[in-house]
Amino acid sequence: MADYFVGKKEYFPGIGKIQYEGPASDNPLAFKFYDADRKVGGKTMREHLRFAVAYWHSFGQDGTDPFGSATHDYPWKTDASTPMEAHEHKLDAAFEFFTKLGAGFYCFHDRDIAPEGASPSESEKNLAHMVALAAERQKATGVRLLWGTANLFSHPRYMNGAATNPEFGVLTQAAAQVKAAIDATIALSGQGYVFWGGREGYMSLLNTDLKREKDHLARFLAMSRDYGRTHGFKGTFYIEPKPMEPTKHQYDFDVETVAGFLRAYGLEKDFRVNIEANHAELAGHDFQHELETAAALGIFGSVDANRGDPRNGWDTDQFPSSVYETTLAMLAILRAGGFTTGGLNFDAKIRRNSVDQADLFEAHIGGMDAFAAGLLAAQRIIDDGKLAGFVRDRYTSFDAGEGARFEAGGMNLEELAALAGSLGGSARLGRTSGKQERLENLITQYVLKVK
Ligand code: XUL
Ligand code: CO
Repeated sequence: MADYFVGKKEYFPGIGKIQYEGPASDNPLAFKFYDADRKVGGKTMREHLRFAVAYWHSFGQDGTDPFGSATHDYPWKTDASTPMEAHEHKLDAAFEFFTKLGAGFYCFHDRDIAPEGASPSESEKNLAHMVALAAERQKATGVRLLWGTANLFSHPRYMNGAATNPEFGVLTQAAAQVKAAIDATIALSGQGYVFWGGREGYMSLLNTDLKREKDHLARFLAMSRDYGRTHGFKGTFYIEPKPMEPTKHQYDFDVETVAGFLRAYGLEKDFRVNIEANHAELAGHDFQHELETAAALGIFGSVDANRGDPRNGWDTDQFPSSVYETTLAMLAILRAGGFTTGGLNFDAKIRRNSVDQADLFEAHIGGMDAFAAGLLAAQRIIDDGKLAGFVRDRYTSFDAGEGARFEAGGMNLEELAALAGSLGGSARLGRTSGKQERLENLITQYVLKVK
């Protein structure tokens, strides 16, 4: 088998297989930290990180923004004579990119890989045609589908929502898309299926029956779950939280909100969360907060790896670059037990003025290196045990005696209050340092020790 896949035409000529060259390398097209076969805590970096390329950003977004037209040249678009042919070429370009980069996974929306037809059945036929081609390329290269999803937000019919649309007819269209997208995911042995409710929210409460819309969303999710499970989908269903954009308010606001929604509708056993760093920021949270919240609630699943710009405040979808951030993220992920069906999907796009073909490679290389370095630092933190030991020691008063009885639920408020005299006497009670600065310094040390 060739080192990488090339279809009828090479779409990234002059760029070969990206190699690991180590931290001292000054080759922009080489990994400095991501050494796929290197073992970290018993697993290879490849197994830990499970990198995926996002089809929509990498082969679909052409640099268009509200102020200007496309800046990115997509040869796979311009050398085709029909929309379907353009998608076939795009698929070749995508597999060439995945294999040259050495990413083991990819993710797509139905409309990223196949053009919408004039009717739901024509759309389904288009998708099935492209799925068959993708299956061949997966088999030839070993690249796998991390998750599939349906685009229920771009078409004008979804301007008032998909599953939460006030017009029932729109829900039928959304159902046709989700059914076909789940079929596609099953056919490609996808490890997950994502629901990101882009327009499942409201622009104004003045025109919205919030309770009814949430009921509809829950019913739609339950139907989708039932369809997937009875048709052989063995992977994980994920909900991807985001607080806003494009809607003013999105119902899947953040991890805690999604968890509450799932419990309220009895869906908590069937869905996990796909946590996106930039969405966490938009919700006013740290990425680490969302990861740890999901782990604590037992619904951690997968990650959309990107970042925002702290000065901008919208979903800029930039590639991750801060090793401090990736260290804290990998620490949370490792402590949650690591990925099973999930992975790190780069839901990130190169900037409008990044117009060289190499930019797409360099962006992914940087993101993969940032997470590889973060993994090394996080494993060092775990092996060293200082941080976990410090946290454990903070709670030792609950490990035995009355504290343990409280935790076990064997105490009422009067009994707890009665202990105030014997346990509450010291003037220093509760005034033990949290040592935040020391711990922050410790993290800096771990990050700088990476090699
Ligand atoms: C949008 C977003 C989506 C989902 C998949 O902010 O993150 O691309 O990841 O629909
Ligand atoms: Co995303």
